[in-house]
Amino acid sequence: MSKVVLQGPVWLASDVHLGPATPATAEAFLGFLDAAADEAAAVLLPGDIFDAWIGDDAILAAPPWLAAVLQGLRHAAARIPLWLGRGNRDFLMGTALADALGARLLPEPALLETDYGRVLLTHGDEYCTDDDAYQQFRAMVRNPQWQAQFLAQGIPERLAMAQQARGESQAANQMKAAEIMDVNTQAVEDAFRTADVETIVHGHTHRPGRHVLDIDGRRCERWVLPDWDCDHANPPRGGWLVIDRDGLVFYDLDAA
Ligand code: LP5
Ligand code: MN
Repeated sequence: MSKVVLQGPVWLASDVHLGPATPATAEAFLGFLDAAADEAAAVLLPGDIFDAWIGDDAILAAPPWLAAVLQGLRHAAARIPLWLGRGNRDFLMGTALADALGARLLPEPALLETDYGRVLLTHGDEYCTDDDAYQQFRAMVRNPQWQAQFLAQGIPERLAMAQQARGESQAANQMKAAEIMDVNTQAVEDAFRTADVETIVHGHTHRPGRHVLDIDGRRCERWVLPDWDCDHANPPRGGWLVIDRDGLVFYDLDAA
Protein backbone atom coordinates (compact mmCIF):
# COMPACT_ATOMS: atom_id res chain seq x y z
CA MET A 1 0.00 0.00 0.00
CA SER A 2 1.51 3.33 -1.09
CA LYS A 3 2.27 5.85 1.64
CA VAL A 4 1.89 9.63 1.46
CA VAL A 5 3.81 11.40 4.22
CA LEU A 6 2.21 14.71 5.22
CA GLN A 7 3.44 17.17 7.86
CA GLY A 8 1.20 19.97 9.09
CA PRO A 9 -2.55 20.50 8.61
CA VAL A 10 -4.06 18.62 5.66
CA TRP A 11 -7.27 19.78 3.99
CA LEU A 12 -9.38 17.25 2.05
CA ALA A 13 -12.37 17.71 -0.28
CA SER A 14 -14.03 15.45 -2.85
CA ASP A 15 -17.23 15.13 -4.89
CA VAL A 16 -17.26 18.74 -6.03
CA HIS A 17 -18.58 17.54 -9.42
CA LEU A 18 -17.49 20.54 -11.45
CA GLY A 19 -18.80 20.96 -14.98
CA PRO A 20 -20.13 23.60 -17.39
CA ALA A 21 -23.31 24.11 -15.31
CA THR A 22 -21.74 24.63 -11.88
CA PRO A 23 -20.46 28.23 -11.78
CA ALA A 24 -21.38 28.86 -8.14
CA THR A 25 -19.85 25.56 -7.03
CA ALA A 26 -16.69 26.35 -8.98
CA GLU A 27 -16.49 29.77 -7.33
CA ALA A 28 -16.84 28.21 -3.88
CA PHE A 29 -14.24 25.58 -4.74
CA LEU A 30 -11.75 28.19 -5.92
CA GLY A 31 -12.29 30.03 -2.63
CA PHE A 32 -11.61 26.77 -0.79
CA LEU A 33 -8.37 26.27 -2.72
CA ASP A 34 -7.23 29.82 -1.88
CA ALA A 35 -8.00 29.30 1.82
CA ALA A 36 -6.21 25.96 1.78
CA ALA A 37 -3.15 27.53 0.18
CA ASP A 38 -3.15 30.14 2.97
CA GLU A 39 -3.74 27.79 5.91
CA ALA A 40 -2.94 24.17 5.03
CA ALA A 41 0.33 22.30 4.51
CA ALA A 42 -1.25 20.18 1.75
CA VAL A 43 -4.60 19.76 0.01
CA LEU A 44 -5.91 16.36 -1.07
CA LEU A 45 -8.80 15.93 -3.51
CA PRO A 46 -9.80 12.23 -3.45
CA GLY A 47 -12.01 12.03 -6.50
CA ASP A 48 -14.97 13.40 -8.44
CA ILE A 49 -13.64 16.94 -8.53
CA PHE A 50 -14.95 16.91 -12.08
CA ASP A 51 -18.45 15.74 -13.01
CA ALA A 52 -17.04 13.89 -16.01
CA TRP A 53 -13.41 13.71 -17.14
CA ILE A 54 -12.90 12.32 -20.66
CA GLY A 55 -9.11 12.48 -20.82
CA ASP A 56 -6.24 14.83 -20.02
CA ASP A 57 -6.15 16.15 -23.59
CA ALA A 58 -9.36 18.01 -22.68
CA ILE A 59 -7.12 20.68 -21.15
CA LEU A 60 -5.66 21.51 -24.58
CA ALA A 61 -8.88 23.25 -25.64
CA ALA A 62 -10.42 23.90 -22.22
CA PRO A 63 -13.72 25.82 -22.20
CA PRO A 64 -13.69 28.93 -19.96
CA TRP A 65 -15.21 27.19 -16.92
CA LEU A 66 -12.55 24.46 -17.04
CA ALA A 67 -9.71 26.88 -17.74
CA ALA A 68 -10.65 28.83 -14.60
CA VAL A 69 -10.74 25.68 -12.45
CA LEU A 70 -7.43 24.45 -13.86
CA GLN A 71 -5.88 27.86 -13.13
CA GLY A 72 -7.12 27.70 -9.55
CA LEU A 73 -5.70 24.21 -9.12
CA ARG A 74 -2.40 25.31 -10.65
CA HIS A 75 -2.19 28.34 -8.35
CA ALA A 76 -2.85 26.22 -5.28
CA ALA A 77 -0.33 23.59 -6.38
CA ALA A 78 2.28 26.34 -6.76
CA ARG A 79 1.85 27.22 -3.06
CA ILE A 80 1.25 23.88 -1.31
CA PRO A 81 1.39 20.21 -2.35
CA LEU A 82 -1.85 19.33 -4.16
CA TRP A 83 -2.83 15.69 -4.56
CA LEU A 84 -5.46 14.55 -7.08
CA GLY A 85 -7.41 11.31 -6.55
CA ARG A 86 -9.58 9.52 -9.10
CA GLY A 87 -13.31 8.96 -8.57
CA ASN A 88 -15.94 7.22 -10.63
CA ARG A 89 -16.40 10.31 -12.78
CA ASP A 90 -12.77 11.39 -13.19
CA PHE A 91 -10.92 8.06 -13.20
CA LEU A 92 -9.31 9.14 -16.50
CA MET A 93 -7.29 11.91 -14.85
CA GLY A 94 -3.63 11.04 -15.34
CA THR A 95 -0.05 12.21 -15.15
CA ALA A 96 -0.42 14.63 -18.04
CA LEU A 97 -3.01 16.61 -16.08
CA ALA A 98 -1.08 16.30 -12.82
CA ASP A 99 2.11 17.52 -14.48
CA ALA A 100 0.29 20.42 -16.17
CA LEU A 101 -1.03 21.52 -12.77
CA GLY A 102 2.12 20.82 -10.77
CA ALA A 103 0.04 18.36 -8.76
CA ARG A 104 0.53 14.72 -7.80
CA LEU A 105 -1.76 11.71 -8.22
CA LEU A 106 -2.94 9.99 -5.07
CA PRO A 107 -2.25 6.27 -4.88
CA GLU A 108 -5.40 4.15 -4.65
CA PRO A 109 -5.86 3.68 -1.80
CA ALA A 110 -3.45 6.11 -0.13
CA LEU A 111 -2.01 5.39 3.28
CA LEU A 112 -1.55 8.88 4.72
CA GLU A 113 1.02 9.38 7.46
CA THR A 114 -0.20 12.60 9.08
CA ASP A 115 0.50 14.53 12.30
CA TYR A 116 -2.60 12.77 13.67
CA GLY A 117 -1.40 9.32 12.64
CA ARG A 118 -2.11 6.83 9.86
CA VAL A 119 -5.24 7.47 7.77
CA LEU A 120 -6.47 5.40 4.81
CA LEU A 121 -7.82 7.63 2.05
CA THR A 122 -9.76 6.55 -1.01
CA HIS A 123 -12.67 7.72 -3.15
CA GLY A 124 -14.92 5.07 -1.59
CA ASP A 125 -16.71 3.68 -4.64
CA GLU A 126 -14.76 0.46 -4.30
CA TYR A 127 -16.50 -0.16 -0.96
CA CYS A 128 -19.95 -0.19 -2.64
CA THR A 129 -19.72 -3.92 -3.26
CA ASP A 130 -23.48 -4.55 -3.04
CA ASP A 131 -23.84 -2.58 -6.27
CA ASP A 132 -22.97 -5.33 -8.77
CA ALA A 133 -23.81 -3.20 -11.80
CA TYR A 134 -21.50 -0.45 -10.63
CA GLN A 135 -18.66 -2.82 -9.80
CA GLN A 136 -18.93 -4.29 -13.30
CA PHE A 137 -18.81 -0.76 -14.75
CA ARG A 138 -15.83 0.05 -12.55
CA ALA A 139 -13.93 -3.08 -13.63
CA MET A 140 -14.52 -2.12 -17.27
CA VAL A 141 -13.48 1.53 -17.10
CA ARG A 142 -10.49 0.88 -14.81
CA ASN A 143 -9.10 -1.63 -17.33
CA PRO A 144 -6.04 -0.11 -19.06
CA GLN A 145 -6.95 -1.66 -22.42
CA TRP A 146 -10.46 -0.21 -22.23
CA GLN A 147 -9.03 3.16 -21.28
CA ALA A 148 -6.58 3.11 -24.21
CA GLN A 149 -9.41 2.32 -26.63
CA PHE A 150 -11.61 5.03 -25.15
CA LEU A 151 -8.87 7.65 -25.20
CA ALA A 152 -8.01 6.77 -28.82
CA GLN A 153 -11.36 8.20 -29.85
CA GLY A 154 -11.90 11.86 -30.67
CA ILE A 155 -13.06 14.27 -27.99
CA PRO A 156 -16.56 14.65 -29.54
CA GLU A 157 -17.03 10.86 -29.46
CA ARG A 158 -15.80 10.66 -25.87
CA LEU A 159 -18.11 13.49 -24.82
CA ALA A 160 -21.06 11.67 -26.40
CA MET A 161 -20.18 8.43 -24.60
CA ALA A 162 -19.82 10.27 -21.31
CA GLN A 163 -23.20 11.92 -21.78
CA GLN A 164 -24.80 8.56 -22.58
CA ALA A 165 -23.14 6.95 -19.57
CA ARG A 166 -24.36 9.76 -17.32
CA GLY A 167 -27.89 9.27 -18.57
CA GLU A 168 -27.74 5.52 -18.05
CA SER A 169 -26.35 5.96 -14.59
CA GLN A 170 -28.99 8.45 -13.52
CA ALA A 171 -31.70 6.13 -14.84
CA ALA A 172 -30.14 3.13 -13.09
CA ASN A 173 -29.84 5.04 -9.81
CA GLN A 174 -33.57 5.77 -9.85
CA MET A 175 -34.22 2.04 -9.71
CA LYS A 176 -31.74 1.14 -6.96
CA ALA A 177 -32.37 0.78 -3.26
CA ALA A 178 -30.46 3.48 -1.38
CA GLU A 179 -28.54 1.00 0.75
CA ILE A 180 -27.06 -0.65 -2.34
CA MET A 181 -25.42 2.70 -3.19
CA ASP A 182 -23.73 2.98 0.20
CA VAL A 183 -20.60 1.21 1.38
CA ASN A 184 -20.75 -2.45 2.32
CA THR A 185 -19.93 -3.04 5.97
CA GLN A 186 -17.74 -6.05 5.31
CA ALA A 187 -15.78 -4.21 2.59
CA VAL A 188 -15.10 -1.38 5.03
CA GLU A 189 -14.07 -3.73 7.83
CA ASP A 190 -11.76 -5.55 5.42
CA ALA A 191 -10.18 -2.21 4.49
CA PHE A 192 -9.50 -1.34 8.14
CA ARG A 193 -7.88 -4.74 8.72
CA THR A 194 -5.86 -4.85 5.50
CA ALA A 195 -4.42 -1.36 6.01
CA ASP A 196 -4.11 -1.82 9.79
CA VAL A 197 -5.51 1.66 10.41
CA GLU A 198 -8.07 3.08 12.79
CA THR A 199 -9.20 5.92 10.52
CA ILE A 200 -10.59 5.77 7.00
CA VAL A 201 -11.61 8.83 4.97
CA HIS A 202 -13.57 8.55 1.74
CA GLY A 203 -16.17 10.33 -0.37
CA HIS A 204 -18.43 9.14 -3.18
CA THR A 205 -21.60 8.23 -1.25
CA HIS A 206 -22.69 11.86 -0.71
CA ARG A 207 -23.61 10.83 2.86
CA PRO A 208 -21.22 12.96 4.90
CA GLY A 209 -20.55 12.02 8.48
CA ARG A 210 -18.41 10.23 11.04
CA HIS A 211 -19.05 6.58 11.86
CA VAL A 212 -17.48 4.80 14.84
CA LEU A 213 -16.86 1.07 14.50
CA ASP A 214 -15.35 -1.64 16.67
CA ILE A 215 -12.86 -3.59 14.57
CA ASP A 216 -11.41 -6.54 16.55
CA GLY A 217 -11.72 -4.55 19.78
CA ARG A 218 -10.20 -1.38 18.29
CA ARG A 219 -12.24 1.82 18.13
CA CYS A 220 -12.15 2.89 14.49
CA GLU A 221 -13.65 5.85 12.62
CA ARG A 222 -14.91 6.15 9.04
CA TRP A 223 -15.20 9.77 7.86
CA VAL A 224 -17.28 10.49 4.74
CA LEU A 225 -16.57 13.72 2.86
CA PRO A 226 -19.51 15.91 1.76
CA ASP A 227 -20.49 16.50 -1.85
CA TRP A 228 -20.74 20.05 -3.15
CA ASP A 229 -23.64 21.73 -4.93
CA CYS A 230 -23.91 25.52 -4.79
CA ASP A 231 -25.86 25.80 -8.06
CA HIS A 232 -28.94 23.62 -7.71
CA ALA A 233 -29.19 22.61 -4.05
CA ASN A 234 -31.08 24.77 -1.60
CA PRO A 235 -29.39 25.46 0.70
CA PRO A 236 -26.06 25.29 -1.14
CA ARG A 237 -23.82 22.56 0.24
CA GLY A 238 -20.15 21.75 0.38
CA GLY A 239 -17.33 21.35 2.84
CA TRP A 240 -14.02 19.83 3.68
CA LEU A 241 -12.13 17.89 6.33
CA VAL A 242 -9.03 19.09 8.18
CA ILE A 243 -6.59 16.55 9.63
CA ASP A 244 -4.00 17.94 12.04
CA ARG A 245 -2.22 16.82 15.19
CA ASP A 246 -5.42 17.34 17.23
CA GLY A 247 -7.56 15.09 15.01
CA LEU A 248 -10.13 15.44 12.25
CA VAL A 249 -12.69 18.25 11.91
CA PHE A 250 -15.35 18.90 9.26
CA TYR A 251 -15.87 22.45 7.95
CA ASP A 252 -18.89 23.67 6.01
CA LEU A 253 -18.61 26.12 3.15
CA ASP A 254 -20.02 28.92 5.29
CA ALA A 255 -16.95 28.51 7.50
CA ALA A 256 -14.80 29.77 4.65
O1 LP5 B 1 -22.14 8.62 -11.22
P1 LP5 B 1 -23.46 8.55 -10.51
O2 LP5 B 1 -23.52 9.38 -9.29
O3 LP5 B 1 -24.64 8.72 -11.42
O4 LP5 B 1 -23.60 7.02 -9.99
C1 LP5 B 1 -22.46 6.30 -9.61
C2 LP5 B 1 -22.39 5.03 -10.45
N1 LP5 B 1 -22.34 5.34 -11.86
C3 LP5 B 1 -21.19 5.66 -12.45
C4 LP5 B 1 -21.27 5.86 -13.95
C5 LP5 B 1 -20.85 7.29 -14.29
O5 LP5 B 1 -21.83 8.22 -13.83
C6 LP5 B 1 -20.68 7.35 -15.80
C7 LP5 B 1 -20.16 8.70 -16.27
C8 LP5 B 1 -18.66 8.79 -16.26
C9 LP5 B 1 -18.22 10.01 -17.03
C10 LP5 B 1 -16.75 10.14 -17.30
C11 LP5 B 1 -16.05 8.89 -17.81
C12 LP5 B 1 -15.81 8.86 -19.33
C13 LP5 B 1 -16.92 8.18 -20.11
C14 LP5 B 1 -17.06 6.68 -19.81
C15 LP5 B 1 -17.99 6.01 -20.78
C16 LP5 B 1 -18.36 4.63 -20.30
O6 LP5 B 1 -20.15 5.80 -11.83
C17 LP5 B 1 -23.61 4.18 -10.18
C18 LP5 B 1 -23.69 3.86 -8.69
C19 LP5 B 1 -23.72 5.17 -7.91
O7 LP5 B 1 -22.55 5.95 -8.25
C20 LP5 B 1 -23.71 4.96 -6.39
O8 LP5 B 1 -22.54 4.34 -6.01
O9 LP5 B 1 -24.89 3.10 -8.43
O10 LP5 B 1 -23.39 2.96 -10.92
C21 LP5 B 1 -24.36 2.62 -11.82
O11 LP5 B 1 -25.40 3.24 -11.99
C22 LP5 B 1 -23.98 1.40 -12.60
C23 LP5 B 1 -24.68 1.43 -13.96
O12 LP5 B 1 -24.58 0.21 -14.55
C24 LP5 B 1 -24.09 2.58 -14.73
C25 LP5 B 1 -23.58 2.26 -16.02
C26 LP5 B 1 -23.44 3.55 -16.85
C27 LP5 B 1 -22.50 3.46 -17.97
C28 LP5 B 1 -22.83 2.37 -19.01
C29 LP5 B 1 -21.72 2.26 -20.07
C30 LP5 B 1 -22.22 2.61 -21.48
C31 LP5 B 1 -21.49 3.79 -22.05
C32 LP5 B 1 -21.96 4.17 -23.43
C33 LP5 B 1 -20.92 3.92 -24.49
C34 LP5 B 1 -21.44 4.12 -25.87
MN1 MN C 1 -18.12 9.39 -6.72
